Parts: sequence; C-alpha cells; structure tokens
Amino acid sequence: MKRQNHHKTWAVASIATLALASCTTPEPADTRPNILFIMSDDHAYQAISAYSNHLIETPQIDRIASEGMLFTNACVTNSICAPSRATILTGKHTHIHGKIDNMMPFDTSNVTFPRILQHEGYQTAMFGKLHFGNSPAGFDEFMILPDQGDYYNPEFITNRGDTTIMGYVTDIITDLTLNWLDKGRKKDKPFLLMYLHKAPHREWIPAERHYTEFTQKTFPEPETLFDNYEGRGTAAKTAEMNLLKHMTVSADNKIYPEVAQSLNIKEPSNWGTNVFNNKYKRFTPEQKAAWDAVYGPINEQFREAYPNMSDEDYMRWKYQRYMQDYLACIAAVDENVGRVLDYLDANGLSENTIVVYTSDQGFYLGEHGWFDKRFIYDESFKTPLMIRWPNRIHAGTTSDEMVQNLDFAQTFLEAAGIIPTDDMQGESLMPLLEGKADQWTRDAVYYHYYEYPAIHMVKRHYGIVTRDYKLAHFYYDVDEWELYDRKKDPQELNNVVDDPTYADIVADLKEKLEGLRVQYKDSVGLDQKYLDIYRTRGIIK
Ligand code: SGN
Ligand code: CA
Repeated sequence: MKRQNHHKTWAVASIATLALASCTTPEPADTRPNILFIMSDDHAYQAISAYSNHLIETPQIDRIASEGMLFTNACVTNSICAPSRATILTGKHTHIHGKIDNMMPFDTSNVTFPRILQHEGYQTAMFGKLHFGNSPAGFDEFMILPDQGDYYNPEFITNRGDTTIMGYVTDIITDLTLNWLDKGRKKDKPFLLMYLHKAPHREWIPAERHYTEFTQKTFPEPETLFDNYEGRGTAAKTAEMNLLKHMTVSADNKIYPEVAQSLNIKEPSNWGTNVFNNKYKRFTPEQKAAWDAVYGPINEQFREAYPNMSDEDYMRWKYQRYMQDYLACIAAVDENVGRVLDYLDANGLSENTIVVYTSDQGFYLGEHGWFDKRFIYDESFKTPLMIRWPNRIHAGTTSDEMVQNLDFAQTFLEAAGIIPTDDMQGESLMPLLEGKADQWTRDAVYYHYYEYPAIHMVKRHYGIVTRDYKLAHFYYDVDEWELYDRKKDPQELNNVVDDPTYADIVADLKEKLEGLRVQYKDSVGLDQKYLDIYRTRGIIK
C-alpha cells in the first residue's frame, strides 16, 4: 500500500518533468537546486560561535548562518546517532523506520529522500560517517566509515571495494568530497552531496596541527558542572555519563594506561584502556612522535598533580582535558567546511546550492556534569542547524521555530519540486526559509528515546516539548514523569510535575502528548516486523 502511494507520487512528478521536456527543444537546463548536507557527529550548538563564542570561534561554519538562516530551536526526535540519521533520510520517527537504537542494521527497504532524488534525476553521493551497519541505498557513489570509524588512517567502505586512507579523518572526508565535486560531478545534473563528519565524536582525537594550541587553553566551566541531580527523577541520577565517574582517564583524557596504573586510578571498566591502546596502535611512527611530543608532557604533569587532587580538582581537570580535545576536533571541522564553501564560491555553485550544517544530535559539554547525549533535556535534544540558499533565503536571518531532523526529507523534496510520499511525518521548512513564518503551525514536538539498557544507561523515555514546557515519561524499569518550566528554569534543574500549581498544565500536556502519539502512530507501538526483531534481541519484553 505504502509503496503504491509512493510510486504514484513519483509518477506524478515524472509526468510533470516529461511534459516540460516535450514542449521545449532543446531540453531546458535543469535548474533544480543542489543540496550539500553537512553533518558532524555530536557537535554541540554550545560549540558554534554563531550560537555562542564562549568556547570556540567557528568562522567557517558561521558563514552558513550569516549568509543564510540560523535555527535557534532545532531538535531531534531521538537523541542518538543512527536513529537520527535514519530519521533524516526517511522523514519518519524512529518507531516507524525501525532504527530505534544504534544496534540494529538499518532496514534499507525504507524509502529515503536520496532514493527519491536519485530516481528523479539527481546525482547523489555520500562521504563520511553513516553508522548503519550496511551500505546506503540511493547513492551513485559513497565512501563511508565502517561503524564509528577511526580518527587516524581510517578505513572506508565504498561501492568499489574497501580501502584505508592515511591521514586525519576530517581532512580525508573533505578531500573525498572536494574530489567528487571536482571530478565526479556531472555538470548537467543537480546533486545531493552528503558530507558527514565523524568528528567531534568520542574519543575526541584532534588533528596534529591543533594539539599544541588547544592543550594550552583553559575553558569556562558550565554552571552545572557539579550538578548533584537533586530535583529530578531517577534517570538523571542513574545515567552513566558523568565526567568524574564515567569518563575514562585513558581513552577520553589521553593518559597513558601505564601512567593511570602507576597512580592506582580505577577506570570505570577495561574499555578505556583497550580503546586507548587500539587507537594509539593505529598511529604511524611519525604520528606517534607528534602525539607523544604534546601529550607526553601532559601525562607527566598529571602524574605529579594527581596525588594532591581533590575530587573537585579532578573533575575540573577532566573537564579541561575533555574540552581541549573536543574543541580541537571542531577546529578541524570548521577549517574543512571552509574549504568546501570556498570551492562552491570559486565554481559559481553557491547561489543555487542549499547548504545545511547540522549535527546528528546535541551534546553535553560538562553541563549537569555530563558528556554524551540521549536525554530529552536541552543540550542533547536541541541540535545546531543553519541553512544557506542565496536564491531563496535572506542572509543573516534567524528562526526560533521548533523544527526537527524529521523535517529535512520533505524540505529537500519540496525544494526539488518533488511531492513527498504521504507517509512522511515532518513538515517542509520551505515556508520558514522563504520568510513566511505565519504559515508554520507546529507548536509542539514529540520525542522518544529507546536505547536502554545500554552504554551510558539513560532510561527510556518519551515526551512532548512546547516553547514553554517539557513533559517526559521515563518508563521500562521506572514509571516517572518530569515537567520542566522552560522559561523559569532553562537549565532544567527542577522537576515540577508534582507541584500543584502546574496541575492544569500537566493535564493539558498529557492530553497533547497522547494526541502526538496517535498522530505519529506511536500509541500502537512498533511495526510488527520490528517488534519481532526487538523481542528476539531482548530489547522489549
Ligand atoms: C560509542 C561511544 C559512546 C557513545 C556511543 C554512541 N563510546 O559507544 O560514548 O554514546 O558510541 O554514539 S566510544 O568512545 O567508543 O566512541 S553515537 O553518536 O554513535 O550515537
Ligand atoms: Ca552522534
């Protein structure tokens, strides 16, 4: 049934194209816009200077905002990597496309916007991180990292066999992208180019050229670095993403395992040591030497300082080490985004190319004492988003509407003049991009996170977010509701769900939430075919 609709829609679009082609000779030039979709992995909006420059300047990424539109309230439907990517490609919530967590391979029978664009005459290419456990459908060419990929000397899976490329991953993904633009692109066709960085994903290994500069910097601490999670439910207290307790001193903070051992530091598990060793082993002798030259002295200082550190000192030290490496990774992303934007400018492609910069979700940079993501709370629920398209978008504009990663597929299809399949669940952003915000009606978004029990132990929850409130239900091995007053309590420190003054608001939001669950077909649960797989894997009972 779905496929029939889908074909019908495509047929309509194809007939329109044919009609257009038959009445003009020679064939008119294809003026549909190109799409350059730039996404990094775990890039917090707190670390983009278009949002705030308290941590880092990102002048190249900022170009997209200053020459286009900056979204200040963009968010995801499920704050985790592969589910977010699948939502972007399908325009559907994760319970519909089935990729509710990182573990399952993506069901490639899903209809995605790249498959539709390819069918409708777009040239399509993907370079970088996909994280689906299988190859992408709908791409003429792709070179993707297996799973999470590596920062140094990474392997790539391609449609022409697998290969290893020496060097730093952010530079390499950009080289592949530029090479395709220069040599692979067919000039008579519009393109969809997905340029997908691994950085700044954990374990945050910077490019050599940024080692020295960033390890010498000191960054401002977030107000909630020492959050004790009072005032919230069980989920915040039991999550395993605290810098002091769960961040590894080896893999994450780059202390050689023998130094950590000599100081009797107990890692949360062996995992940190193994990851450190595996990553270090990948370096060439030259890369090792460059690393040791900068990180060796940091280790020596730590060996001296650690015995006198209080927990508070250690937390502060971990935060600085975390930020130094995380932000250095972003410096390389920023430089490389600049290279690609320069290419578009130099080749007359900027005017009619939609350039998107976003992340697969937000990230905690020490807020609430955390790293990682997953929660409906703002730092992970919100994600950076800016879009440039000089032909349609006024430079330097801002939108504070609640847009979601769910909306990309329909936006791109509309921009390309293609009718989306009628089972897509987002909204096209075109009215916002064209300054017609009065046509935008969404006043609440739906969220559902599933990956539990799993790394970082963030409990399953779903919820509704409006401009003023956030209501979430944590379930599975708890049954707890949380309400945050977003205006009065932007840091989300006080769950007011049991405060009688909010009783009417809670009742109203619960009703709206139920409405969203029906609208998005989450009230009936997962599709049977996914249910069976999840049951076999013990994800659901
Ligand atoms: C890895 C990370 C986790 C992270 C998940 C998911 N550990 O397991 O910290 O939460 O990926 O991230 S790592 O140090 O081995 O990378 S996601 O972005 O792919 O969803
Ligand atoms: Ca991610």
